[in-house]
Amino acid sequence: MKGLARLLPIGLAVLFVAVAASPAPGYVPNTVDFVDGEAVITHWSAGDFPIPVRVTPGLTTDISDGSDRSALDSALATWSNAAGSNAAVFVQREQDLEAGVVDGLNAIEFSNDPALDGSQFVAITFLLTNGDGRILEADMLVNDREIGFTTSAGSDVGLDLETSMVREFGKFLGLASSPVGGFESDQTIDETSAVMYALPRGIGETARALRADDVAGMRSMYPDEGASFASIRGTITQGGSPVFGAQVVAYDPIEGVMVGALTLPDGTFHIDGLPAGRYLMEVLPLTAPVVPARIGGIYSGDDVDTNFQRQFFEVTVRLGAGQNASGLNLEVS
Ligand SMILES: [Ca+2]
Ligand SMILES: [Ca+2]
Repeated sequence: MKGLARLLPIGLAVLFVAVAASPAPGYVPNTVDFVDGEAVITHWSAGDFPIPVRVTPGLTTDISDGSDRSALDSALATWSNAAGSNAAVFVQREQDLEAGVVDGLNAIEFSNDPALDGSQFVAITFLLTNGDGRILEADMLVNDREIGFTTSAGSDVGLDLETSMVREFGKFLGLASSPVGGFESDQTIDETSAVMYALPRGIGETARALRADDVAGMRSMYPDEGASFASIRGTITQGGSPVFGAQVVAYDPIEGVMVGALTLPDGTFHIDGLPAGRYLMEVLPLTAPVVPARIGGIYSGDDVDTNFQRQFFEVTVRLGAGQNASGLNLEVS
């Protein structure tokens, strides 16, 4: 917790609070700022993969049978194996390092520091970037002090470590929280919700495998050379004016693929990394439970447009592999 140079915290995964809501759409690259009017996206360079990390020896003090290390390795393999993306992360070795210290090493620190008493976050990822948004170093502080972890799926006495690690490594790789998700009537998070869904899974809930929205995020940011995926691009307007921060979702009901994106200030959206399919389009405002502040980056301000109705469009976009639909302009009211 102490250190000389500190890295910028980009994600604070607070404990899940259930709120009734319907599923909402998109993966969101972790936009950090505007430079010359362009949104700069936080990203690793393709040559950085596979990215080595060093993790606290023995990981969490909650688990002593070694299954915590297996859970971490499995979480990293989940991202590394995302089809169509070359992103990859691996544990180089176990080593005592402090998260948030600029030392050229990517540290995953499981901390039992008393300074964490009373804190509610599960993990915080710190990213050091240059002016182009390229990630130079990433550290993760895992709150072992206040959070009880388990590796038994469905256990009601702790958070599933693998689920927590999969989600936090999405942030490590440059993704922000996604609005694609929602709740079942019993207020557990719907199974189809993105791993990166803005409201993290709670005790007894697991999400160890990536959903279509998460995979599309990796394909969009770190495409495999030669991979051929489809994309849908266009503009959302209201009364002829661009809508900023609208959630646009492409949904293939046959394949069960749901991938979304948020519009930029000029109303444009890019939904990339799609598999071939027939997509229906939906546009909805960034409102509770996934309010703009939960997404962060350029969407954290009060200039996001939320004053319009959720709308389905009778537009079916048929795409083969490698096909792109552009100029899809949808007007909301
Ligand atoms: Ca470091
Ligand atoms: Ca603990």
